[in-house]
Amino acid sequence: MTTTLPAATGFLAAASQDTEIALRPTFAAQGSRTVVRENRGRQHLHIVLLHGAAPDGSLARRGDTAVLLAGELYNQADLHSLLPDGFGASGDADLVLALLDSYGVHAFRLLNGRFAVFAVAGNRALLATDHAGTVPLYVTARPGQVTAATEAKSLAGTSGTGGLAGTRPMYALPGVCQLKAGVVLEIDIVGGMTDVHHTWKPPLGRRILPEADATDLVRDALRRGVRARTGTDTPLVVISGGIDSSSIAALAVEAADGRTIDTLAMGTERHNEFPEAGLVANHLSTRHREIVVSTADLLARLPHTVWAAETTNVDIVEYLLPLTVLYLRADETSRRILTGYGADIPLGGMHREGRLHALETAVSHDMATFDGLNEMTPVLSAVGGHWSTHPFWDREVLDALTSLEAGLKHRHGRDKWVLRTAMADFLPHPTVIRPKLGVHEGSGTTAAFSALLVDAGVPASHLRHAKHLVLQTLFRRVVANGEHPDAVDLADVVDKVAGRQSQSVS
Ligand code: AMP
Ligand code: PCX
Ligand code: MG
Repeated sequence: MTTTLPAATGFLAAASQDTEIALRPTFAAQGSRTVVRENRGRQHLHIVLLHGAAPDGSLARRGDTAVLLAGELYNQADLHSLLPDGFGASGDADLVLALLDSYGVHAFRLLNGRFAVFAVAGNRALLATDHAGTVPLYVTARPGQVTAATEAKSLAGTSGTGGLAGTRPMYALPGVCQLKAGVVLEIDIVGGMTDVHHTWKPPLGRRILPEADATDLVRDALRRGVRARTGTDTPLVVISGGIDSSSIAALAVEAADGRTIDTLAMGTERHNEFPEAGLVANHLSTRHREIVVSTADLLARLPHTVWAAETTNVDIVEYLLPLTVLYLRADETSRRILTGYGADIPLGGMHREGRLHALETAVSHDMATFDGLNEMTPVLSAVGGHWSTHPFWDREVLDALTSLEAGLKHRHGRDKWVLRTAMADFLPHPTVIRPKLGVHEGSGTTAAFSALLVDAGVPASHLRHAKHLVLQTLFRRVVANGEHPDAVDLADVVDKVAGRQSQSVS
């Protein structure tokens, strides 16, 4: 199958003055590796690119500027319209390089994409995340050298002064900082001085629109977001049968222009949403598959989830664990995967609460706190060799959804009213009105992780703390210490945490 995966899906890169930095690339993401080394006067550039097909489009150079981009842009046509007529079709890195010429660092304000960028312009290194930081980017820096990577584990052991503006420190990785979402960090490679530019913030204002205008706005934005992500090969949509993923599947069918698309649903022997997902697949005439995972196999991937997502947040790991298993069990060949993940954040879908002020409080809180959770990291699907993308977090879709006044999100007694109504003609009625069930609930993940700890002797009152301790231990081992997750004995980790917990109770 021809694939339309991005030119590069990850990288480890260093720019240094006078001495070349030895890199120790460690990636959870699968992919081929290409090493690029360049000496430019006293400056050394050393890059390890992670890629599926040809990596050419991910690295662009002109004069004393080089741009490295992992991921992809979704508004290329608009961006091309800003450039002189002669600028032909080329890779996303070329596009960013050309825009840097005209707009300087402000070029990053123009981009709608899922990317991390490392660029060198003269003595300056530029590091940039997309509007929502969906491709995590980590950095260590000290005078004379800047090292950046799309996986923090690749920076373990590199030395940096830490405390960089526009970043946050990483747990268990001294000196390693994670760039914030929607940020360009400029670092003087020689002197180490930094400058931060913000390229996006979640909208705080709210729009009041007639019902039909709001539903048209959401449908049109989401349609464009899905179309930009569909690619020329057969897309695969992971569906739970809920309104979010079903909407993406319906719009992917439309964008695929007569090609049959693939859908995939996952469940455990105890919990699944197969009937609901099957209803949607049948309605949309997709090539549909179900994957059944045992609860034991699900839990066994906890180390892999922490390894891929590089987070110790309990809620997030419970959302991502079933998806990790799904991605590991999806096709043998690399696929472009579309997911409905993220819709509930701007729409307040996780909050079963009708009062508008409470809904708005929840939306504002979630939009102010998503950064750094890594819930949309491409590494999660890349452990299975795939590229995932989240249309609900397209910059324009996210702006539209977030900024609608809460009464359009909860209306006529329905949660996510504006999305449900926008998609009513595309999906079976039971799907349109189906109540929300989170993936951690629908797959029984939260319950299974709790049972694992309770069975090991953790008192119910200490469950949450114990889960966090398990994740911290896993993080130290598979991220900070570079152990492979297959080598981690989860039962042993759980027993040690449970032992400490029961001691602290007695
Ligand atoms: P949720 O919003 O909780 O349903 O989950 C987030 C996203 O993960 C969904 O929009 C789907 O794309 C995907 N997903 C959730 N549950 C499943 C499942 N059982 N099988 C396949 N994909 C799923
Ligand atoms: N989700 C949500 C997102 C989880 C909430 N994240 C946050 N507040 N930063 C979604 O798909 O929108 C589920 C399972 O639902 C994950
Ligand atoms: Mg959802």
